[in-house]
Amino acid sequence: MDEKIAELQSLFQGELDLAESSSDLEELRVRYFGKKGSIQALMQELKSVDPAQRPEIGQKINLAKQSFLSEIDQKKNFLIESEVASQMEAEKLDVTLPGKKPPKGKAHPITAFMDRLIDIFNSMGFSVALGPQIEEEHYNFTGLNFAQDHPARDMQDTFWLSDSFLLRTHTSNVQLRSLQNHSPPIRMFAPGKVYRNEDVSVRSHVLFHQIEGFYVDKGVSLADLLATLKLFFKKLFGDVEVRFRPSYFPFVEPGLEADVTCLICKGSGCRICKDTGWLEVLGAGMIHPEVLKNGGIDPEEYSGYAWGLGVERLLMILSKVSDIRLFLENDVRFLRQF
Ligand code: FA5
Repeated sequence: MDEKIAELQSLFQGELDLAESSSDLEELRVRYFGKKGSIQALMQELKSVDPAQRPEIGQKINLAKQSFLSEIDQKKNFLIESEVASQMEAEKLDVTLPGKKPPKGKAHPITAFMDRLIDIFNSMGFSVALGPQIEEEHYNFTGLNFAQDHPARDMQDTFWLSDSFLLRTHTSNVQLRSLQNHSPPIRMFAPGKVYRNEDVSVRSHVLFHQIEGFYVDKGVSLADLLATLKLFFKKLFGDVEVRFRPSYFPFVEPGLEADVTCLICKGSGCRICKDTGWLEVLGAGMIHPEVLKNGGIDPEEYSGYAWGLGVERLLMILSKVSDIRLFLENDVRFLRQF
């Protein structure tokens, strides 16, 4: 038996030296200490040893067993340490390498342009007014002098939410709300989103932005309106040709529209300006006496003007964008150009 134990010890040493990973070691442990392992086989043989020698041999087997287990443990610790060390070496980070710069975000072109327009109107003495996009029918139509069955209601195709609520079709709702909430002199502008249930084309969308402007005081005249709009166009474009032509809106009298030379085709005609060389950018006029009354203001004492401009149309002309849909598609190749 002594020989067998010595043989097993040298066999174990050889196999232990060959083990290269913690899984090799586990296999080794099972080979020696499993139910059919070499130690178990020795224990079986112990039964046939002379009973007088059995305690001594049994102790030797136990000692071998303990030394095997402790050697397996030692090697296991050593292997785990070196496995961790090589993993750390492989995953080492060089913190001195230059970082990757994430692309810088910026405001959407419409937001940035709105900010520019807001600065211009602030510089002209107007202050910001805000109003709801989900609006009562009254502030979008009836209070603005659209008669119940007047065909003018069809001028702006509407997204109705219920019998009495809608998505505002223009920013003129804020005009009426502001007249109700302030006393003259009132000099304000209302930027924001508006919604129209109409066909989308290169120059028209169902969602776009307007800026409403209005001034109410004693003695405000059409000449004041024209001078204000001309100053605005000069501040925005520098030199640009603008033409005013009479138009109809139920909430102004008289009413007019302003066209700017189409800078996309330089006035020679294109699909954006429908081959006219001009692009309509705003509606305006003297606030109708009925609207002043609905706003709680005496039309005998006060008069006022108002305009509503299309933000996308102005930016299209300035930046030579030939399709309004690009502003809503948010393709970064387009957005990066601003
Ligand atoms: C109005 O919305 C009036 N509320 C403007 C107004 C205010 C008149 C105060 C008088 C006094 P209109 O529907 O024409 O008017 O729209 C005004 C501007 O919005 C147009 O000149 C145009 O520049 C822009 N616009 C109108 N419809 C669209 C559309 N579908 N897509 C993009 N821009 C549009």
